[in-house]
Parts: sequence; structure tokens; C-alpha cells
Amino acid sequence: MPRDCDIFCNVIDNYGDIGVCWRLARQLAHEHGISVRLWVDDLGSLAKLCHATDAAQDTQHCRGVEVRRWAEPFPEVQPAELVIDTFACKLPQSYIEAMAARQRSVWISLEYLSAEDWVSGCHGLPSPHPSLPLTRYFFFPGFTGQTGGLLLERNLFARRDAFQMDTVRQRAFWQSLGMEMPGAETLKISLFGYENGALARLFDVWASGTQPVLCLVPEGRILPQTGQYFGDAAPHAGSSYARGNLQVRVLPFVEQERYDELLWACDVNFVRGEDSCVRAQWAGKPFVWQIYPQHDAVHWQKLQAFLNLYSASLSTAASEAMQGLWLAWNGGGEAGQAASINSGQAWSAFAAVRSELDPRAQGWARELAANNLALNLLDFSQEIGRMRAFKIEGQ
Ligand code: TRH
Repeated sequence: MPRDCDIFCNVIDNYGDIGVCWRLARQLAHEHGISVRLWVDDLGSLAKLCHATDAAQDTQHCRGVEVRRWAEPFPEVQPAELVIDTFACKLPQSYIEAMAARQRSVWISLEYLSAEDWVSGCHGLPSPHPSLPLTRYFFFPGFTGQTGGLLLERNLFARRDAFQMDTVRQRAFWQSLGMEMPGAETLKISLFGYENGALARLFDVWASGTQPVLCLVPEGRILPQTGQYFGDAAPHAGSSYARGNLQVRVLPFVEQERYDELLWACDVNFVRGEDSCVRAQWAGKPFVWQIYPQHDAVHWQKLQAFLNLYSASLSTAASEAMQGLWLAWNGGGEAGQAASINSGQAWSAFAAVRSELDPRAQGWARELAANNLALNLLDFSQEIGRMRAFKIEGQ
């Protein structure tokens, strides 16, 4: 087991990069007793997920993790036994040289999550350094046993189930949002997303439906459009709106641990990017994923690959309904063939098969739970360490 670990995070945008790094850092520290140092170039992003972070401090300890500002010039430090660069960020040259000189670090590149087939072929591959005696290894999260799996805390399911069985805790959760706990007849939806042209039609169908809908919108990129729908030019945390059978409430962006409770408390969750999408899967509730759009539209293949896996065991009707809503929510489809899908109609089809989607969501979470990323990562790094020791002994 490595005694210490350096995790490097270059925040590209939003909260996904730091979200994954922070989750991994905490898990390695809390569940495996590893001394973790998290290097991050944008402490402001981390402060949103962990309010104890002071963005003005270069070095600090938060929740058992040493948090360091990643800035140039990079300080002279001793590399950890386990070194993780994330999402293709480039490590400082001086640090790479120190790793090569020390010859005790296992260097892993943690990649983006994808359900595409090629991932299993690339997971674990070595990439020797062109000039130094150093190898880094690609580690791919994923949904099958041939990949690195997903981040899952040891007691997450127990905490989730305890929350869902405890009405006192649920009531306290709703009260912390400044609301009374909604009745069972109300459909509770969380909606975390980017800008989205399909939002208005979704709101229309919820407003005109027969079932009351409470939609909780965390602060973020979808907020201006949310306000616009209700004629409010300055929506903010705490804003609330109503139209027909729809009530919308804007929530403050909460700390990362508390976001799970929101997912557990709702019946359907709209999520985005990478980490919130995984959390929605652990929640065991039907969800709708707004994928992070990439330039050359490669995200469509990623979306479709996930849909294929997830919906393989669904009936044709449920599978089509799920795919229809996901495509509508993502603005069409690879060839734009579904650009005209009306998100309101797609929602109605989705809602009609919820009795099948509910157990599928629970079964999916159980299936995936066996493939734990942190455990796999530690096993993998130990294996690399053993191989290297064997090689050195043999020389
Ligand atoms: O924020 P995202 O869209 O992140 C990303 C980034 O854009 C990144 O560059 C890209 O690579 C990646 O997506 C695919 O979505 P994501 O991944 O879901 O991250 C959001 C994080 O914010 C996640 O850890 C959950 C957390 N969160 C909170 O802590 N509190 C909240 O209230 C909410 C709504 C989310």
C-alpha cells in the first residue's frame, strides 16, 4: 500500500475535474489511511465543493487532505509513492525529473470516464517516458470489469438507504432547503445542467401535467434560462417560481457530500458532466444525463455507448423512452436526426415507463458497485510496484 499520494488537478472548467480529484483524495485519505497531497491550480473551484478551503492559502489541510496551490515555479518536493495526474494534465518537469531520480513512485494517469468499447483495451497500458527511466500507466474509469470502475465510498449505499428510510432525516433535509417535505403525490426532480434549449418544453409539460412537480435547480449554468422562463432576469439561490402544476426552486450550490442527499431525496435526477452523473447512478433513481459537449461531436458516441449498456436489459418501450429523452435533452443526436424531438413529449414517454426504470436504476447501481475505482487503483499501483521491485532485483 502506498504511504503517500500526490494528485494533480488542472481545472479546465466547471466542477468535474476538481470534483473527481477531491472525491478520490478524500477516499484515499479516509478509507485507506494514505497521506494525500492534492495539487490544484484553481482553489476557488475547490472552495465551492469544500467550504473549508481558503482560496488565498497556498498550503492548507482540509478534511484530512493536504491541499496545495499548483503554481509556477513548482516547489522542490519529494514525489509521493503514488502519483496521479488527472484528465491529461501535464506534470511539472522538475517533479517528473524528481520521480525519475527517486525511482519509487508509481505514476498513474487517471483518464475521463467513458462507456465506449475501446476503453477496456487501453486501461492499464504503459507509456514509457521518451528520455527518462520512468513509465506512466493509463487508468480508465468505466462500467465493465475490464476497466478501472467507478469512485464509490465504502459506506455510500448504507448511508443512502438509511436516509431513504428515515423520514425525520428527510424532513430535516427539506427544511435545510427552506421547504416543507413534499407529499408523496409530488414528483421531485433535481435539475443540474448546462445551458439547454430543451428546458422550456420540459417546464411546459411539467406545468400542464396532472401530477404536481417540484423541480430543484442548483445554481449554475442553466439558471439564466430558468429565470427567463418565469420572466425573472436575476434568478438566484432561494428564488422560487410556480406555473400550473410546476414549482421550481433555485438551490445554493452545496458542499460535495451534501449533493448526494439531494439526489437521494428526488425521484428523477438531471445531471451533467462526469461526477454528478456517477452520483446519480449510485442514487439508484432514474436519471437524465446532459453530456459535456466536445468539439468534434465525439460526445455522441460516448452518450450512445452508455445508453447501450444501461438500457440493454430494458424492454423496447422503456429503452426507446429513455433514449428519446436523453437525446432530446442533449439537443438531438449524432447526425442531428433527433433534433426535432420535443423534450415535452419525450418526457411523457419517459414518465410512462418509470415503473420499469426505477428497478433498473437500483439494479444498475448494485451491478456496478463491485468494481471500485479506489480499490482497483491501489491494487494496480501495488502490482506495478511489485513488478518494478522484481525487475530491480533481477538486474
Ligand atoms: O461541473 P461539470 O460539468 O464538470 C465537468 C467539467 O466541465 C470538466 O471539464 C469535464 O471534463 C467533465 O465535466 C466531464 O459536471 P460534474 O462532472 O458533474 O461535476 C460537478 C461536481 O459538482 C460534482 O462533483 C458534484 C458537485 N456538486 C456539488 O458539490 N454541489 C452541488 O450543489 C452540485 C449541483 C454539484
